[in-house]
Amino acid sequence: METKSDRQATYEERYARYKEQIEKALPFFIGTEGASDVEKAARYSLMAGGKRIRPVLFLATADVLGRTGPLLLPFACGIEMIHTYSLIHDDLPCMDDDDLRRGRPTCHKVYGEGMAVLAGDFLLNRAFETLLDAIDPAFPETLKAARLIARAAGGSGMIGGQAIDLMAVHHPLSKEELERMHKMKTGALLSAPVEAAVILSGAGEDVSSVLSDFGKAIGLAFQIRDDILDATLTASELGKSAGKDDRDGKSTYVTLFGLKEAQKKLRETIDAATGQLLRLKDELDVSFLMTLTHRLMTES
Ligand code: GRG
Repeated sequence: METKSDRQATYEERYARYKEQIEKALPFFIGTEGASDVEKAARYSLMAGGKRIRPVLFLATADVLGRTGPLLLPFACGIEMIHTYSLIHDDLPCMDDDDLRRGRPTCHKVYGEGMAVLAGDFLLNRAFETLLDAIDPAFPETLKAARLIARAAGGSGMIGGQAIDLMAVHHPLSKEELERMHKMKTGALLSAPVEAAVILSGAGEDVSSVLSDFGKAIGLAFQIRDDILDATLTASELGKSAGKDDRDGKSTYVTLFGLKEAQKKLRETIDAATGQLLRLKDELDVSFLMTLTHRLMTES
């Protein structure tokens, strides 16, 4: 349950508090016992920082809905492990071929390609081990939430979107195809934390559908923003390579729509996300999610 001091905390304090919980819990769930190369490589990428926005979205949505308890952190950390595996694999030479991630050399640059493939596999398996351990037969919502996360990460979500992305190098996508790809590749794993928290909170149908639409909009906004940042920031500002989309002949919101139109689309998508939150503001404290959404427009 939220305490008075939680409600009075600034956005930054609350984000820092969620992040700290996640940073403390991740080493526990990834396991500290093994010192094999694959475990070191997995830990190198998992503990390299990152915004932790997916587990923060999960914990914040749970907070909004009054869900607390020990089952939250396994879900939050499982989601972050899946995300980190996807980054390790995405950075491989056979995929997006990147040298820099989270401000440091990518996993395969430090541990070699084979070990980076295995580190990603290790994190994905550990994520599902963590989610399975959190399933409580007396509380079927735990199974439902875990299944939702699995779907979001799989062929009709992130992996499916990545496959479309891979086929699209030097083959321009239409605007509709681009949107579909991003909803799957990036959007699915950003809306899943919101939707999983809603399931675990047992929220009613109305709240559930509003927050689900919020999650989908924030997922899309995140990708449009990523395309804009790739085109406008330097590598040191990004903590990863910049200008790669253009170099690789990739269709992005900037290459298909132009920078100005992409910025307009980001604004509209953020408005759609905040519009959903506004529908809940009389019954729930959505201020943290509201600020997080607005910051997508202004922060890199
Ligand atoms: C390899 C199966 C597989 C999937 C990869 C998500 C993804 C699919 C690739 C990442 C490509 C990319 C840069 C997409 C743009 C949006 C995005 C997911 C950015 C990285 O996420 P952040 O900004 O990163 O949350 P941090 O480091 O803060 O966690």
